[in-house]
Amino acid sequence: MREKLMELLSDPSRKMNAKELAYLAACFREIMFTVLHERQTGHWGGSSSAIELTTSLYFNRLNIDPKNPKWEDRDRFVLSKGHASVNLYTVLGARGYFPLEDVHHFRELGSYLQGHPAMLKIPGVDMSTGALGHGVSVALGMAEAARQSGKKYKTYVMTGEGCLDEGSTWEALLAAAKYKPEGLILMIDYNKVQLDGTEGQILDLEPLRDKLVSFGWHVNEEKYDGNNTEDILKSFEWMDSDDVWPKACIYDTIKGARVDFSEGKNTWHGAAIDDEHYEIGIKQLNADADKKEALL
Ligand SMILES: Cc1ncc(C[n+]2csc(CCOP(=O)(O)OP(=O)(O)O)c2C)c(N)n1
Repeated sequence: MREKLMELLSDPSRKMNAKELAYLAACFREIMFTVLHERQTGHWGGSSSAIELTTSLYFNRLNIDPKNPKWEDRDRFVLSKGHASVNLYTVLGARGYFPLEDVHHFRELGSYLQGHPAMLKIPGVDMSTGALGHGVSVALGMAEAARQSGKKYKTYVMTGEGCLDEGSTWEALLAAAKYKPEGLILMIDYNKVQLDGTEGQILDLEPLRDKLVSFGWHVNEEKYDGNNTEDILKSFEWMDSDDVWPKACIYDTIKGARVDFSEGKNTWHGAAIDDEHYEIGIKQLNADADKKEALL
């Protein structure tokens, strides 16, 4: 592991700034790419697109205590796009829920870190996910539970376009606008590419912002680049800028980001990373992490 990364992770509860978050995310990309190559399985594209988002949540935003993963007042996070599990496991391991090295046992027979997140087995996982389309309903339930029990925690749910193509999501969006629980935040990793084609080819969501607004959600007007940690921190300020609920934040991201042959390609949604592509990709990821390290 890089020395600088070890230094930052020696105090993972410190609120990291944008440059530190960008560096952490770049290091996590190296780890994810390596694990997926080692294990010859898993989902690179959507894990890479969302790594700045999850890193910023866990290292700047969420009110959590990894030593007490079931703390009742903790903020909740639901990764509705559960196929991006290697992303969540890397961030949870780095944040201190379990040893980060365990991520190298991703999807091994008998490992607790299986292909999709399992809440009964993995410390820090608030909801088991993998079947697309359930996250928003579950998060609504969590946020409603907070409202009814007078708790102040926030509930964040992350979807890609796949979840938004599921009818159940839109029922949950309608219901959320009816109950308006405080602290419910939908984060959309809008990389515009799915498993076997682009979002436009599979089921077009545009105009997405207008649709969410018409369903009664408070949605960001400013555009945010979800692979840019300064933009993500701005989006967090926007979340805190008023008391209108529920909120949805659309982030423009790049599927398979930072490895040129995978950027924007559905073919790298869940393909095993062979040796030849690993050698090319890891060089680019090392260079990106070096660049971010130099900026610290
Ligand atoms: C209900 C359901 N149908 C199909 C799948 C198979 N599947 C896994 S990922 C995926 C595409 C997801 O696209 P998106 O949400 O855009 O993912 P991202 O690009 O963010 O990885 C599909 C169809 C599934 N997991 N669940």
